[in-house]
Amino acid sequence: MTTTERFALSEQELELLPSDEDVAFYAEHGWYMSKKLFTDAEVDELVAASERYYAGARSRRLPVRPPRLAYWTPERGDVQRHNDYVHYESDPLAKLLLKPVIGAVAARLAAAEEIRVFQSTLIYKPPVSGEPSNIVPWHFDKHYWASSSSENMLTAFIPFHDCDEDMGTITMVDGSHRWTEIGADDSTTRHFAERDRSQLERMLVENAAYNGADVRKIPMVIAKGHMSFHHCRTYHGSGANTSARPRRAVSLHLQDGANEFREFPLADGTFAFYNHDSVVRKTSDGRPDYSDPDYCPVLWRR
Ligand SMILES: O=C(O)CCC(=O)C(=O)O
Ligand SMILES: [Fe+2]
Repeated sequence: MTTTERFALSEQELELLPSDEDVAFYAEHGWYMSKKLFTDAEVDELVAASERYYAGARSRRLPVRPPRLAYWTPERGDVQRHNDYVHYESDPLAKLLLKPVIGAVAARLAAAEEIRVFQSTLIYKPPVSGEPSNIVPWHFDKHYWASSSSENMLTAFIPFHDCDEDMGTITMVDGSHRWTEIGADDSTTRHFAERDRSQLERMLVENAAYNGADVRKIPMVIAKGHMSFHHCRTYHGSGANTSARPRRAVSLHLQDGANEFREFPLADGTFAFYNHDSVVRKTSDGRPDYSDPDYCPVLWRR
């Protein structure tokens, strides 16, 4: 199959791309709600494939365990589940997640010629209203991606069912990707699960005030088959799952074609690290290759 065939969109799929107004909305607000990109049958297959994954099914396993890998296993019990690299370890999930139209939507939003997968995290919030691990504190994804050169990366949040506030859906802080950040320190490059929650809430309020902005929180009410996209500097978080059903989703983190590893010095004299740096091949000048097709496959190319 040629590249053109592999990423070709049908007439119906072309209708699903963001309009010029949608692209302008994303540039202003830092988030975008997609049209229906998956059929109901595809979403149901995501649920089935994720259940097989949770039961232990793998197409292959990571060759090493990177230092900051999120990797829920059943003995952890009924806490929020996060599992990274599911597009690598599960072909049935990858087959669905690598749907070119998702990349084509992201390419429009990011004004990019190519979109590659950066990471995919399978997420499950158990239906336990008081479960503290279900709360996702305010953060923006670029905090974890300091070793990436791009300022245009973005994330598709893909729930496997209708998803609303009762389920603890993802909530965006409107327009926050345009804020200048104050008070960042190296602790922000650690995953939010390892960081102090009240400190993050305080940082959000202080950053908004510094930018003369209000904190406008917009819960993404997402219908089955749709997904929200957010810019890598858009603050977001999510609350409790007070519904009677698990909240199932994938966060599909995406990089534009130009993204590459850069050395980003931290205060302690070391460089920022991403889990890929343990597993991907090297570029000719010895850096981790964020276009390694095994870990960072092309989702769409013009
Ligand atoms: O699971 C959530 O509600 C938030 C996920 C998230 O942080 C992301 O998609 O970047
Ligand atoms: Fe995030």
